[in-house]
Amino acid sequence: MPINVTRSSMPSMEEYMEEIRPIFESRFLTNMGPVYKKFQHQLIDYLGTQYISLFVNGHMALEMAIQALGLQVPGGEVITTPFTFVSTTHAITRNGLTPVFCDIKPDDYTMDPEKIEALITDRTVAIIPVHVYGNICDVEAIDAIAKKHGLKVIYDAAHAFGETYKGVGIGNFGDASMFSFHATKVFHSIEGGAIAFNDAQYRVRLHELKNFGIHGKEDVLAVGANAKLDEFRAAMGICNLRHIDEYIQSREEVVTHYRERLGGVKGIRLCQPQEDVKSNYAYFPVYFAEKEFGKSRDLVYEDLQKQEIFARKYFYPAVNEMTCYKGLYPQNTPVAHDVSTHILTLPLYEGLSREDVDRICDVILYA
Ligand code: T4K
Repeated sequence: MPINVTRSSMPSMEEYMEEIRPIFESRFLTNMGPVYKKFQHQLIDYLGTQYISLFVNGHMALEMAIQALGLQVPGGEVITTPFTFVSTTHAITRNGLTPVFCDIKPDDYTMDPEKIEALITDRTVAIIPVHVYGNICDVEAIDAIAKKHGLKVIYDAAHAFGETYKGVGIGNFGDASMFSFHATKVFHSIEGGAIAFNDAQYRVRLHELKNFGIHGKEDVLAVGANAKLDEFRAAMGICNLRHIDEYIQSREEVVTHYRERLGGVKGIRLCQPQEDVKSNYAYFPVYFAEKEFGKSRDLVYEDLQKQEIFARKYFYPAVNEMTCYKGLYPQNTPVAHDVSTHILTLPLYEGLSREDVDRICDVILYA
């Protein structure tokens, strides 16, 4: 059996059928119906923020958070990381803003707060860091810099569902956080996403932006779009939320076994558990130092592929080296370049067996 980098967690078919039965009966399929609202309230409880606005996917949620926070200033710059899925940068540029790439830390691959202030200009409007792989950014340092300079912070928390820092839900940092509920995530609603925030002023604005700007029954206040989460996806979210703690526990067991097999191997670098962070075990990134390990990242990738094990080069190339952005913005982010050319994310999902982890590690270590 091929092993992919991930596999969607699923409730039983019966459980999902039970959840969608009322949708069939009411024929109320979308436009923020009762299942959407139930899901929204459950998420507020689980994530521990005051407000949650649900979207058709994480990307549209991020685009609209930028709009809701009023960041579309002509000539505006946003400090962000090049070590992420391309969606983060697209959300900035598709809003007419300029990404300014800040390098990352070599240990957890999140934005290096020590490099932020040198990038701030009178055009800077915001910072958009990413909790990449579920590794939590230095939220205290970043939020302090933003406060000092009067900047907004939107965290791309696509990978960080359910995580906490010092016991506080991760969606409580910055002005807003975006969670992705894509099928490949720890928690999913097939497609879906959310903005978590604590400031009531964004509530109506986000609601309008995802529903064509419609305000009340007879007026349109904003130039919105359509990015609503429908009832069937909300129902999948409700089912998965019921099992999220089991999913995360199973992933933790997989990660523990990977660590037993790969920890301490010369030339292999693993991310260390972060202090004060409750992890969701979203990804298992491994840095291969070719000289010490004896094999390059690309060679390991190919060896695995020959055995139908599909690890992924998340996130290669760094975003500022992708064809669509190359040449437009500086590429002076050496740590991001180095990490993106040496990293592989290994298969990790709920239910991945110990035997499969052993098989993967045997290929890495002995092929
Ligand atoms: N910001 C960050 C930091 C992100 O990582 C993402 C998304 C976003 C923003 C945007 O959020 P969304 O708009 O997507 O909600 C995947 C996902 O499509 C994407 O959601 C994710 N990040 C990115 C890191 O990975 P691909 O192109 O690598 O996925 P794909 O189709 O190759 O699938 C990977 C593996 O997952 C497959 O080999 C098998 C498994 N799989 C896939 C699908 C589609 C399943 O088990 N079930 C499925 O339904 O992008």
